[in-house]
Amino acid sequence: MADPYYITTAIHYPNGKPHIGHAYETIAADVIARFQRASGREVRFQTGTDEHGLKMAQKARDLGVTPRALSDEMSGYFKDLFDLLEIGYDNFIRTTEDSHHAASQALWKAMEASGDLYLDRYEGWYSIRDEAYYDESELTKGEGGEKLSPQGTPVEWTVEESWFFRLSKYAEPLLQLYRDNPGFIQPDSRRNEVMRFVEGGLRDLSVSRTSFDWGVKVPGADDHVMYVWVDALTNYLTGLGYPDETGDFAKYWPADLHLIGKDIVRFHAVYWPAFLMSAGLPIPKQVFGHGFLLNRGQKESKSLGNVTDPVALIEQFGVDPLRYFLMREIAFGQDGSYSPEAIVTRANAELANSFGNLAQRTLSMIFKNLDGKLASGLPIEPADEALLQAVRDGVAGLRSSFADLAFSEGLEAWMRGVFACNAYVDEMAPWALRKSDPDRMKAVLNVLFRCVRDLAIAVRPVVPGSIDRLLDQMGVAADARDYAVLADAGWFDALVATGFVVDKPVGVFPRLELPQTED
Ligand code: ME8
Repeated sequence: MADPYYITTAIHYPNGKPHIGHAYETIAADVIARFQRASGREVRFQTGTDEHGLKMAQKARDLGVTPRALSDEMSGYFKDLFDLLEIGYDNFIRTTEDSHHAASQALWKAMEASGDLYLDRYEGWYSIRDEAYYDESELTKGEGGEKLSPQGTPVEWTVEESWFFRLSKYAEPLLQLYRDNPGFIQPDSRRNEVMRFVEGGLRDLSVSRTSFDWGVKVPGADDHVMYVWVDALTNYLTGLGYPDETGDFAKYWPADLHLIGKDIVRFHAVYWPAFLMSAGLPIPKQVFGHGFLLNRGQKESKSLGNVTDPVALIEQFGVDPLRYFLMREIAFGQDGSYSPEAIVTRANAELANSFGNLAQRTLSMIFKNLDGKLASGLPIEPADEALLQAVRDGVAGLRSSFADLAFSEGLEAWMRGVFACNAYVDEMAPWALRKSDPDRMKAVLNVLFRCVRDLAIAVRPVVPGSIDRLLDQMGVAADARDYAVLADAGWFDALVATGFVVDKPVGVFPRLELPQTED
């Protein structure tokens, strides 16, 4: 039986259309899911939309629609974007689903049964945008002297009756969890931040609201809705059928990875494990807080007028160049910048000119010079063996880095394999061998064909659509594209034995052009 692997993204607020940050996080999760599937794991990948809370209620009121209508419309845009990005999720959860209300209430009751919930009055600085209360000591000052949250959002003094969760009780167990599992919060910079925060002591958390009703009702207290983060975090359980703890839940929980942005690490690495401990449920294995994507070094915002629609980027550059760029350009875990120039430069240098050109040259030389025919049993020279080894190293480098979520490094290792192939082509000059030594030309092209297949399979989690179009042209069966086939030394002879013939190849990584500026 394959080892199960459960990965989730944050669930996105559908209070507007998706932005590039949503695309970035979901692409990264999709690459991980595809990588784990290719590595033989039985993967469940969940994403979705976080539809309750004051932020949604206020946005809907501003627009003069119901929160339900707003989330119905906007969650559709998220789904459409994820389809365009070729995101292979297994479940898209919407927190307005009945099953999610049931799961959230079940988790609530489990926390209540542990004696961790009590009714009290809450007063504090509340940020509607962050949906979070802050301590006076955490606040910063805006340009006009106004109080702001640590995220720079406005805060208001708020007083309400509220249920509280005994978070204070969990400070020590949480610190123990972090100490026992150094990989639980990654990267290390985030881990250190969280540890410092918890070491400072934890105050009980206000977990219900009475000032509005757009949320999951608190069991037995109908005038309260749950604080949106309680219900939002529960989504990871809902998608597995909780409170039914058999079936998918038994198979996939605890999650292997919650992939989220750095701004919501505290919710996932402090509140969430405390809720789970209280409910007696196992703790996820890892919370990874990725960095933020910046537009030419700046945060996108409506006031700066620099908000990019990810759909427009896909239309301009294609989905795979965008996926490749995001995974290659940015050290995963750190902030990174994007611009049309950077996307075009990276995609042209590495996908079009290096790997795409290698694949296209190899297939077209086989098509033209060998009538598309492959041959087995040709003599292998030391230079060929050295190239095959360089490709194996590149593939192994990609796989070990991807297992650690070091995508950029992994792709760099993969590029070393590609460069080795291109250097080999130049050195062997098969076009010249055509007259001088046709048998050697044949051997060289067959070696290159094998290298292209291995490199293609390795990078398939990042650029799946393009690689599938390439592998289709190489006669590689749709069910022979996972990493297990890389260990099968007999695949090439088996392909030759089928009588497969390379047809006139069609390039899969076209060169990109920068859009003309209109000035
Ligand atoms: O936080 N670059 O939803 P959200 C990279 N509903 N990632 C970014 C980003 C950027 N510029 N901007 C946002 C929420 N993100 C909650 C989550 S989970 C139980 C509830 C990331 O729509 C952000 O860090 O504001 C988060 O991981 C995700 O996008 C959704 O953000």
